[in-house]
Amino acid sequence: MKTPVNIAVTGAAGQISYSLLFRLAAGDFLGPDQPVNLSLLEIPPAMKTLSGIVMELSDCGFPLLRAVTTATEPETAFGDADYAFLIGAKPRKEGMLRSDLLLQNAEIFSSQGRALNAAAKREVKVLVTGNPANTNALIAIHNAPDLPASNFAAMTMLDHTRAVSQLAAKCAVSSAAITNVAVWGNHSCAQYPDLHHAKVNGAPALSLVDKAWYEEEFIPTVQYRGGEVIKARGSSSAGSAANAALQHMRALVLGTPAGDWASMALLSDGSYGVDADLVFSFPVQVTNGKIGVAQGLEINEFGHEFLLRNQRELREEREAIKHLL
Ligand code: NAX
Repeated sequence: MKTPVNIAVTGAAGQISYSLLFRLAAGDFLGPDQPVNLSLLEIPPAMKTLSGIVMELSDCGFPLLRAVTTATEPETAFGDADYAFLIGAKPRKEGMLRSDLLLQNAEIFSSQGRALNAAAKREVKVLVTGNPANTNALIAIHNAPDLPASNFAAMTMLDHTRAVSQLAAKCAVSSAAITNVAVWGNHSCAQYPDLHHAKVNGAPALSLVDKAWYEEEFIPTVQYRGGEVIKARGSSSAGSAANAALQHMRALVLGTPAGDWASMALLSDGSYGVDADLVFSFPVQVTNGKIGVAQGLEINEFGHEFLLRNQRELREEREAIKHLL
């Protein structure tokens, strides 16, 4: 048996974590021979709920689950973390402006960035899921100056799996037949789900579906899927978000399949003309643990407009929280 890995999860009493924790403990992340320690961060009012979840984790008798600890202090929760799932965030309440949401969450991610910087392993992999995820990740990166920025990402993998699934359904194939879908930009309705490079069983996707479906159905369906789930379920995506978080982290550990990529929001290195100090979703390849934006893809006028729109939106978000950078 391997040495246990330390996995920190914030917002551990929330609904995404309620799906994620049991899968982490069952071995869905790193496989059946990798024991895990879970370190769960919550705010004080949620600790009672969290204690019930800890009981449930124990009741499962997961052979791989070595230890479960809880904390209300980020530095305690992130001590020696190998992986950190930053899920906890304040929800948008009625009457709250987007700028208020940005500011309240910005405080959380600056303090968690500092705590990761102080306490986590230097190679810790950090995935920011809590919204507004891209800008929260930017804040965490700036507040963790001793950790490589490439250790951090914001989650656009759910947008990616939504796009893959919509295309697979349209072409009546398994999602395994789909490769090279890309989601660019912000995890918001401005995002650009791009099929220009996508393949279905190796054939160009846009040769199999018509342009009107792509532009008028596919793109808005992926962009607004989160809202549709809320309308139907009464609360936001949880099981699918937990699954996407696992897929993102698995891609970091196992690598992306040869020739394919995952969508991840990373600190831009200027690729495709995107401002260097924005966390922007790109098609990303991971090879032998090295993470990089897939290069050399042609972006047409249609796509370029989307990229610019996302850049504008992310610049505005950055402007609202610039005092925390
Ligand atoms: P919940 O409201 O169910 O859970 C959030 C949990 O975070 C609560 O238990 C709360 O007590 C905790 N929390 C709040 N502040 C905290 C802090 N400072 N430290 C630790 N924990 C704290 O939300 P849930 O449905 O689990 O969603 C979590 C976040 O994911 C939200 O911001 C949501 O908008 C975002 N999402 C992001 C997605 C993505 O693709 N990037 C998709 C799903 C989801 O919408």
